[in-house]
Amino acid sequence: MTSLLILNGPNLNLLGTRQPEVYGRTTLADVRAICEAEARDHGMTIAFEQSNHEGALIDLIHAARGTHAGIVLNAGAYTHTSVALMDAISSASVPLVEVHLSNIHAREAFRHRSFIAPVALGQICGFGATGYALAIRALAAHLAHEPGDTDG
Ligand code: DHK
Repeated sequence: MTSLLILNGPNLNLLGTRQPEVYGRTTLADVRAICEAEARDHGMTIAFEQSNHEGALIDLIHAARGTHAGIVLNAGAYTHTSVALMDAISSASVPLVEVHLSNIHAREAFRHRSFIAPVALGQICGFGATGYALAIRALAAHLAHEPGDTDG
């Protein structure tokens, strides 16, 4: 069965209690359940991971090659800083959708820039946990139409 990696970066382990006015009350366990249900609807399985460490996220992206057909990535604050994550995504050549719970373009200027966006199929932000389900749906459609195409 097709497998997707759902990867969450720094501070997302605190979802539900962290700045609920920005990120909502949904916990990371809730996000996982949403992802599992959406993947099941598309006949896919998921691996769900979170790390506060840039290198650990890079290792998981490298390991996705040959293991997972696609990646949903919320890189948290590394989105705005990490050339290393961008390079890892380019190197792994696994189709990836970038997700953010909040609308990063409606927030501070430093959040408007994403190092992930240029190497992603697309970006979904501002819809809370629903964005993860939308990203899985987008990957399912991408894989159905262009299973060997990793650059959109
Ligand atoms: C999560 C974070 O931790 C922030 O650093 C990003 C993102 C936005 C989110 O909305 O999911 O700027």
